[in-house]
Amino acid sequence: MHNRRVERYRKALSTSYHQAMQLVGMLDSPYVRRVAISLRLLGLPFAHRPVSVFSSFAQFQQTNPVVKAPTLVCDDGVCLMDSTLILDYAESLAPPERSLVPRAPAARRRDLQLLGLALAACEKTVQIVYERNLRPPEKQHAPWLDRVHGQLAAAYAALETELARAPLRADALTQAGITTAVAWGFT
Ligand SMILES: N[C@@H](CCC(=O)N[C@@H](CS)C(=O)NCC(=O)O)C(=O)O
Repeated sequence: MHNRRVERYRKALSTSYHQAMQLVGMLDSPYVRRVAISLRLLGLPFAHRPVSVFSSFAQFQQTNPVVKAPTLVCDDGVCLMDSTLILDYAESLAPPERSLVPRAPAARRRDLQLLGLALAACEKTVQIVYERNLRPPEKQHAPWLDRVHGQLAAAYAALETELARAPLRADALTQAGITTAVAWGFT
């Protein structure tokens, strides 16, 4: 089992794999950014293709017809999408000592709790951006925007309460820390 994992990691580090594994999407997306940072920290080489889901829709479609960023094109051409699912796969390639996911149930649960809040903050911010930038002003729906703003504020309030109660450790970065920092920078 251990040997197979080491073999997968070696393969991931090899030049051909490096050239093949591609992360598609712009780094201004919090989802693309959290994957890019995590791949780096996991020690998994990849090529970044900064293709926009908006200004380069047709080009993105050629890689992934669903046009979702991030998309990870694996060495054999299989496309994965959704940052959390991509990171799940990336974790399986990396050696356990580089993992960004706590193993012990209590630490894992806390990481997932913070991660849920940070991802909700990203999602609510994206919804606000779409409502403001993709709809003509006369079609923007104020009650919807108010609702989303409220949810965004609730996510950050809970995140701040949790982090004040028990700050994250700077010397042991996990997925919750990465995604919280990315969310904060994005909002
Ligand atoms: N839950 C997804 C969200 C990804 C997402 O919404 N990405 C945006 C860019 S920030 C996107 O692809 N937007 C284009 C669209 O949904 O049509 C993830 O974690 O990857």
